[in-house]
Amino acid sequence: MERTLVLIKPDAVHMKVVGNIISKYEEKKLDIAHIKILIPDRNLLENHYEEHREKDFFPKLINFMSGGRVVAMVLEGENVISKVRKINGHTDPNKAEENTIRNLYGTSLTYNAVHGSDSVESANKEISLWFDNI
Ligand code: IDP
Ligand code: MG
Repeated sequence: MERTLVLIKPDAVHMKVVGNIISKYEEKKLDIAHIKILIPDRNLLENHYEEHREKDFFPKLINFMSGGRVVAMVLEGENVISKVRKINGHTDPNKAEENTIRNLYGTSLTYNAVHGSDSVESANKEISLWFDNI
């Protein structure tokens, strides 16, 4: 079964909408295979966001993501990678479709509430970064 890594980012945890966000995935019949809450260290985040290392927003992104608790989940289901990205919505909350998580809870391009892996390759890489031995 296809798997993806979902992160509920510190802005959404702080807003106390973790339950609402998890419901969005469960409504679409996706399964939670693993879940935990942690404050990620910078090394983990720099590996996770490796593809953006040279971007000007990278330092702000790492500061944001290491600044509070993050819920990390492995979701499972048919086509779960694309389903999660559709449920999450556009990276920019101002462009996110009605009723997507980023439309509901994102407040800026950086503070956009959730992460979902973008391919099978990144899902495998990200799951092994955030979870040991699964
Ligand atoms: P994605 O999360 O929709 O896959 P990516 O382009 O992979 O989007 O960017 C990773 C994360 O970096 C975004 O979710 C967002 O938090 C942040 N980000 C992306 N682009 C910008 C930007 O132009 N300015 C500030 N932050 C950004
Ligand atoms: Mg991405």
